[in-house]
Formats: sequence, C-alpha cells, structure tokens
Amino acid sequence: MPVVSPLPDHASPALRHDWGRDEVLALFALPFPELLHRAAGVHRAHFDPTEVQVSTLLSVKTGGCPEDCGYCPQAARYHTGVEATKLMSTEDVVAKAKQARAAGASRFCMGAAWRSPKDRDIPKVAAMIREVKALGLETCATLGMLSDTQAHALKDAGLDYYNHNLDTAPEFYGEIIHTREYQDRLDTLSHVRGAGMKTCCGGIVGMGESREQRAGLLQSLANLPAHPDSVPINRLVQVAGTPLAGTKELDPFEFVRTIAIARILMPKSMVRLSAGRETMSDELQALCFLAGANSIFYGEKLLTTGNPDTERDQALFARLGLKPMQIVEQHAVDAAPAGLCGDTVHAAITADADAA
Ligand code: SAM
Ligand code: DTB
Ligand code: SF4
Repeated sequence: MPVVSPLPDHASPALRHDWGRDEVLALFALPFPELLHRAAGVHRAHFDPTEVQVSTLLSVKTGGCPEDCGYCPQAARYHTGVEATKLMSTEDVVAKAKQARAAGASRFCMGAAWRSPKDRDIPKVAAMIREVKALGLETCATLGMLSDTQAHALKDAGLDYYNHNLDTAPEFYGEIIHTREYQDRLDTLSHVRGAGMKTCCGGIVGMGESREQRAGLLQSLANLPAHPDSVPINRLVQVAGTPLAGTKELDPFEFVRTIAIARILMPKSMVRLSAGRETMSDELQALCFLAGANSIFYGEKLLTTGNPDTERDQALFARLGLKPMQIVEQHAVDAAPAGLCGDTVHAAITADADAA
C-alpha cells in the first residue's frame, strides 16, 4: 500500500506534466477517505469549494456522423433512433443561448456531430459564436477535428473554449474508435492552443476500461503541454444500438476516485461532472463535489441524451449550499438571470433554514 502522507504538503502542489502511471495508480490505491481528503485540500487551495461553474450544451448539428465512436448515439452507422439534422440557424441558436443565460448558465457550448467541420461551415459557426458571445456568455464549441486555419478563424470570431476529448487511455482507444487516431486528437488540441483558445478536454469512464486504463486517461490529460482549462469527466451514457450498450457499470466509488485524481493532477482546472448525471443519486453527485468537481452541464438535455431536470439541480444546489460561479468578464447583461442564480439558491436555503 502506498505511504499515506499528512496534509497540508499535498494541498498546493506545483503544476506537473510528468506524471508516471505508477504514481496515478498509487493515488487510485489510496484509502477512499485519504484520497478525498487530499483532493478536497487541493480543491480549496485553488477554488471556493461552494462555487460550481454552470455550462449549457446545445447540439447545433445532430446525428449522421461518419465516425464510429463506440459510445456515441450520433454515429450514422448505429441504429439509435437519433435523427440527423442540418446545421441550426444562427437565430435559433441565439434564442437557445438567451434561454440558457436566463436560467443562470455562464458558458454556452455548441456541439456538432462532425468528424471535422468543412471550410464552408466555419463562417456559419463563426456567426453563432459572435452572437452568443455578444450576450455576455462564455462560448465553447465541439465540432470534431480542426485544422490550424479553422482554429484561428473560430478564435477570431470570439470562441473562448474548444472541447475535444482524449476520451480514454491511448492503449484502450483502439477498442473504442477506429476512424481516427489518438494523435489526430493531440494535433487538434495543439491547433486550439496555438490559436490562443482555452481547451476543454477530458474523457469517458465506464466503457469497460481497466483501472490502469482510467489512470492512463488521467495521466495523458495531465501530461498534455498545458493542463486543459476544463476537464469533463463523462460517465458513459449507455444508448441502445451503440456497441457499448450493455457494458458493466462502473462502481460509483471508482467514479468518485477518478474525479478526485483529476482534481489532484490538474489542480487549477475546472473538473466537470459531465455526462451521466441523470442516473446518479444526489448523494453520489455530492461526493463528486467533495472530491473536487466544480462544473456541471445544466439544462434538461446534453446533446441527444437526458440530463437532470433544472428543478432537481436547483434543489441539489440549495441542499448542498452551492452557488453558480459568475463570469468574471461580463460583456452585456441585459436580462437578469433567474433559475439557478445565486439569489434563488440563497432564497431557497433561507426558506429551508426558516422551515427547520
Ligand atoms: N463530434 C465531435 C467530436 O467527437 O469531437 C464533437 C461532439 S462529441 C458528441 C463530444 C464528446 O461527447 C465525445 O468526445 C465524448 O467524450 C462525449 N460523448 C459522446 N457520447 C457519449 C456518451 N454516450 N456518454 C458519455 N459521453 C459521450
Ligand atoms: C463532453 O465531454 N461531454 C459533452 C460535451 N463534452 C460535448 C457531451 C456529452 C454527450 C452525451 C451523449 C449525448 O447527449 O449525445
Ligand atoms: Fe461523431 Fe463526435 Fe459522436 Fe464520434 S463522438 S460519432 S465524432 S459525433
């Protein structure tokens, strides 16, 4: 068993990019209370642990994707019941972004089921980005592989974050995806960083990978040239018709360990408790927040699958005394946020306290 060192010397480690697999596995092997204590210490050293960043997702182009990602309901080759659509109009995207802002989201992420955007798509997506940004929201997009030129064009339009996941460990990747390589993902991330955008990069657990392979995903993320600014940790949403439907479910405590180790390896990153929340209990989500998760997707839909109802998330925030993180740079605020806003949550907490 690894040696258990006392706090606080783990609370604020320097950012490292040279994690060894054995070191990450040693963290996985820690007793659960020790691991959570360390992760919570790192979380507090860099963030207010009562604040959770809130992003909303919109699928701006759904389904019909030529790739074969084994988890994905949007791959054309699997029969999942997802209907392929064309790229949404900018007007419709802006209407959705306004709704998300009114509900209290600070970041709006636009996803497209593309292997990579065509050059003719870029001006259309750029128009969406410009208008969403003008609402005062942080902008994020996930459109597949990007060339260097495309990354610069999106940056020029005002894109703050680009989401592109490593998805899993390099040695497990070939069992899940065959239509593009791990290196292709690293190249896109390099183009995104080169264009000066922030990276949102994480992966999926519960795909039948081993603990060693979960450690390999976290090790690969932490050893990127720069830690991703946001690290989405997705728990596989099993969709009938995809090759991964029916995979044995991951032990929930192993999921919490994965979050805790992401927090320890990437102390300054936003660790997002991402897909898979709909089927998690409130207690499991609370453990994830204790383990250092400080971001969620908010709103009743992810891209094609469900997410918790907004009422359930508002109640969870109120019960746990959590508040949504505000955007530091507010460009335009012409509508008072409602929904998951700090005031609503505080009102709910006060009401609870009054009732007690
Ligand atoms: N097509 C683009 C791409 O693959 O880069 C962008 C959209 S893709 C849906 C974004 C990410 O969603 C994937 O990299 C994967 O990590 C995640 N994802 C997709 N289906 C999922 C599922 N069933 N469960 C959990 N995460 C999923
Ligand atoms: C990420 O890591 N998770 C989000 C976002 N980035 C784009 C997507 C989750 C998708 C879950 C399956 C679906 O709704 O289609
Ligand atoms: Fe296509 Fe992205 Fe789904 Fe892979 S994850 S099938 S690239 S939409």
